[in-house]
Amino acid sequence: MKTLIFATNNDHKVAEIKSVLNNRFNLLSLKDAGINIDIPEPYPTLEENAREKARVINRLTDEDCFSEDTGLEVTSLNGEPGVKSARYSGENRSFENNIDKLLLNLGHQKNREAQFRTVICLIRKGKEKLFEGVCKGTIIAERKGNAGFGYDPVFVPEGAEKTFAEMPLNEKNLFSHRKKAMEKLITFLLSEEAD
Ligand code: ITT
Repeated sequence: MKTLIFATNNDHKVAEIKSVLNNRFNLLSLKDAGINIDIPEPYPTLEENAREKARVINRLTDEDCFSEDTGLEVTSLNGEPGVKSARYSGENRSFENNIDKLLLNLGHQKNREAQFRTVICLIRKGKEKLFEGVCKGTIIAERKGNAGFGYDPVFVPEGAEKTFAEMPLNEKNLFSHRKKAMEKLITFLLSEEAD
């Protein structure tokens, strides 16, 4: 079975990706691979940051790997927090503080439209390839649910009546940006494997 390193320090992402892979590949998180570094995300786009994370780990290990960068893009906030989603609340960043800042900035805004966008960067045999997944939805005024992570308690995906944080993982996967991007990656890898 092919082994792939997933260049992330986010355990929630690892759990979600593993649920989609369903044992089709042997996934190693950075922790599994014994790598303990905070990978920089210095760029203004998800694409550039995803590339940077994959390149750092590929240089370090010389192994095939992939990374992902995800942002919550809110229409009435001109696409914010976007690429800054993880560090939206600054120095004292936490999922809690990030949601507080988001709800404060949205205030009583009528337009609550938003989307999660995931960009995966795969480095395989030295070549880079990007895969994107988008999930449209709305931001509600108060948190609901305890599952998931990040902005899940205030995000209701299009076609659902509850937040991501009110869904078990298999239900989040029916809508998820990350799952959509992963399916594209898996299709690509399986076609490459057939080569
Ligand atoms: P790595 O860079 O180590 O992969 P990270 O947590 O820093 O992990 P990102 O830079 O992609 O990941 O930050 C994205 C942030 O957006 C993340 O910290 C969450 O707050 C939020 N986020 C990402 N995916 C999400 C999801 O599926 N549901 C809710 N919030 C999410």
